[in-house]
Amino acid sequence: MAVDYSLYLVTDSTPAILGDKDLVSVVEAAIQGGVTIVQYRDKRSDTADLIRIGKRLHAITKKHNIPLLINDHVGVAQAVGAEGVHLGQEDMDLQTARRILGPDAIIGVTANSLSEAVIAASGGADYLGIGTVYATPTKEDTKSIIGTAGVKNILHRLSSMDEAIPTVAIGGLNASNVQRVMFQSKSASKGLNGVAIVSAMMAAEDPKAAAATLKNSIQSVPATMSPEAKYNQKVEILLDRVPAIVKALGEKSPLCHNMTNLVVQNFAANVALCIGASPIMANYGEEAKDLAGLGGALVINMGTVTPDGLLNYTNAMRAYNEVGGPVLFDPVGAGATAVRRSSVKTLMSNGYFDLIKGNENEIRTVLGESMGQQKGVDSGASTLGEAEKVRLVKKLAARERNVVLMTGKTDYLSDGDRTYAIKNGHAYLGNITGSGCTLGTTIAAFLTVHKDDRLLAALAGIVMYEIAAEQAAARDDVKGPGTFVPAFLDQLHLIAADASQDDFEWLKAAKVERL
Ligand code: 3NM
Repeated sequence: MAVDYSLYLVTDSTPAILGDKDLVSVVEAAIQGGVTIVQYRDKRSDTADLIRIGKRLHAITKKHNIPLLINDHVGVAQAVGAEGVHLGQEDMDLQTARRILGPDAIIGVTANSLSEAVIAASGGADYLGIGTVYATPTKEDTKSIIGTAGVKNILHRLSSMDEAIPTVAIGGLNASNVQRVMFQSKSASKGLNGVAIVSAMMAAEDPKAAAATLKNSIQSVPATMSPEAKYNQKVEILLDRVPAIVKALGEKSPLCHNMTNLVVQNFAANVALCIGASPIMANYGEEAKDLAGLGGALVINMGTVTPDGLLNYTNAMRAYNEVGGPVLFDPVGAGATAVRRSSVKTLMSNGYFDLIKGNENEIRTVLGESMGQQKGVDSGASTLGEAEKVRLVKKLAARERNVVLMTGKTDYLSDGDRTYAIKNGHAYLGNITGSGCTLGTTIAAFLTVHKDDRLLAALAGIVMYEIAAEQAAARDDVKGPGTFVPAFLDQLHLIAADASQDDFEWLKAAKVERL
C-alpha cells in the first residue's frame, strides 16, 4: 500500500501541549483537517495505558483509512495491531523490529545526520524522519538543529542511493514555515514527502482548522518562490528588459519598508525617494502586518542589531512571507561578532529571503564558510579570486533557492543557475556610509515591480544605482565623497525622471557579463 506522508501527526499527551483536550478527539479532528498518517508518541504512560490508548487511536485511524504507527514500542504496536512503528536512534534497532513485525509493517527511523540516514535507508526503513529542523520546546533533548540546509544535504545524499525512500522533516514546523521548508529543502533530484508535526496541531485550539491550513500550505508553492521556470540567460536580452522595469518602478512607486541600521536611515529614505519608491522606515515588527499587504518590499538590514530588533525583524519577515512580499536581507557585519553570527542563524531559520546581499565576508558567513572574526562592518580588502566568489554566490543561492548578490569592486549576482558580474559603480561609493545598505533599499523596491524574475529585477536596480554613481562622480561640481552624496541623489532622481520620458541613454553604460 502506498503511504501518504504529506501531513504526519505526531501525538503528545503532556499538559503543556495537549492542555485539557481529549487526545483521541484531537487526533480525529486533525485527521478530518487533512492528516494522512499518525504516530502515537507517549513517553510517560505505562504499557497498559499505551495499549489502551493505542487501541482507541487505531479505531479512529482505521475508520479514516490511514496508518497508525507507535513510537518506540514494538510490543505495543503488535498488541494494538498498528500498521508500524517509529524508531529513534536510541530505540530498538531496525533489523530486530523488522524481524518481529514482518515485511509489511511500516517502520520509520529518525535521522539527524548523513550517516544515520544512509544506514537507515540501506537497512530497509520504510521512511525517514529528518530533523531536528528547528529548535522546538516539544523535544528539548534533540541532538543538532540542521535547518533546511541540513535537510537538503541529507536528501541529496539519499538521491544517489538505489532505495527511493520517502522522507518527512520534523522539529519546529508550523503554518508559518512548512511551505518554505518543503520548498527550500528540495535538492535537485529529491524533495520531502511531507512534514511531521506535534505542537502546531496537538496544541492548536482548533486542530481540524490547523491541519487544514498546514495541508494547504504544503500543497501550494510559496508566493514569491518560482525558480523552477527557465529564464533567459543572455545579458543583451536581460538588459533589453531593464527599461520597462525602471519605468514600472516610477509608475508604481512601491512601498519600500526598511528596517535598517541607525547610520543610514535618512540616506536610505532619500535614495528610495530618488529612484521613485515610497520609503517607510518602520522598525516595529507588529506594523509589518498592515504594511505587508500594500504590495511593497521589506529590507532587513542588521547593521545595528539588538535583541528587540531581532524580534522585530522576525515578525516583519513572517508578515511579508505570508503574503509573498519580497524580503531582502543585508547581513551587515555578519561575521563581526558572535551575536551577529547567531542573529544570521535566527533570521535564516525563521523565514525566507528573496535576496541576500552582502560583501565577501558577509556572504561567506551566511554560507557557513567564514574565515573567522571579521573586523568591523567595512568590506575590507578582498581576499578571494573570481572563481571562488562565483562559487560562493551560486552555492548560497542554490541552497536558499533565492538570489544572492556579493558586492565589491565587481558585483556577483546569482540565482544558483545564472550568474553575472556587474562592473559598474565608482570608488566614492566605498568612501561614504550606507552605499551598500541603500543599494539593498534600491533592489528591494525593484523586486516588487518584477516578481517573475527576481534576478533580473535586482540587476535593473543595480545598474541604475551604479550608473548614477558613475555619472555623479564625473560631474565637475563633485570634488570628493562629500560632494558626491548630493550629486548621487540628483543623478538617481534624473535617471528616474528620464525613464518616465522613455529616455534610457544611461543604460548604455551598463557593464554586465555572464559567467
Ligand atoms: N522528534 P514540534 S523533534 C518528536 O528531531 C520530535 O527527531 C524530533 O515537535 C527530532 O512539531 C520532535 O512541536 C518534536 O516542533 C517536534
